[in-house]
Amino acid sequence: MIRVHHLNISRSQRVLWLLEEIGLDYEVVRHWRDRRTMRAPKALRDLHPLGKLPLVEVDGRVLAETGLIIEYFIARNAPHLAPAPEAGDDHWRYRYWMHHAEGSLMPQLLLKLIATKMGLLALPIRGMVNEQVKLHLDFVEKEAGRSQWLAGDQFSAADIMMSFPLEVAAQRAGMGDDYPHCQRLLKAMQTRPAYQRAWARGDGADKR
Ligand SMILES: N[C@@H](CCC(=O)N[C@@H](CS)C(=O)NCC(=O)O)C(=O)O
Repeated sequence: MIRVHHLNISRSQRVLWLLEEIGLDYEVVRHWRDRRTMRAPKALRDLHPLGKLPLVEVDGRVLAETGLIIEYFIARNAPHLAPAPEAGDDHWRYRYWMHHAEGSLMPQLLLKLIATKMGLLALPIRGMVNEQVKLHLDFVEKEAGRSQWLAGDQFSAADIMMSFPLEVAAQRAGMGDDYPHCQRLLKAMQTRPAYQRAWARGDGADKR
């Protein structure tokens, strides 16, 4: 059995979505953030030294890092969710977005969230942070306008990977109607039946 450790309001929603797209059976183990610190329970460090989610128990392994977890299931069960090397440009775009999500866009958005929380203390860096967020989002907007999905006209796991930063950008970093391609993409993601099933098993099932 695949066991997904899920944290409320977090990146782990993407793993549920991937497994729903593939149609695999899995168990959800729910964990909640501390309401004050927003940290995951420390006990998760027994499972992985960083104790950050998502974590997946599968085939006798504990997998960490959303990108790796997605690559694992693509290789094991769902090559159709990644454009093959023969797809040329789409293949490299796929790989690019797989890295960009956590390697470039999320750090900028996290900086913005922290700067917002710091209020006046962050005044000296606010301009720089906003300029970088805009630079990144303008780029995603331009790329999203090139095709139906981020790695071409076929839906791929790169769209799943990019869904979390785009949701954060829309909810907390001011990505509004001035980003029509990003908004269209987000809507296309969120209306997929597998996305909605994943939501119902993840944060949508949170009765706390
Ligand atoms: N790059 C990692 C980031 C993991 C991560 O930071 N997860 C957050 C949830 S979105 C977390 O566990 N936060 C709670 C904590 O740091 O205690 C991934 O994509 O899996």
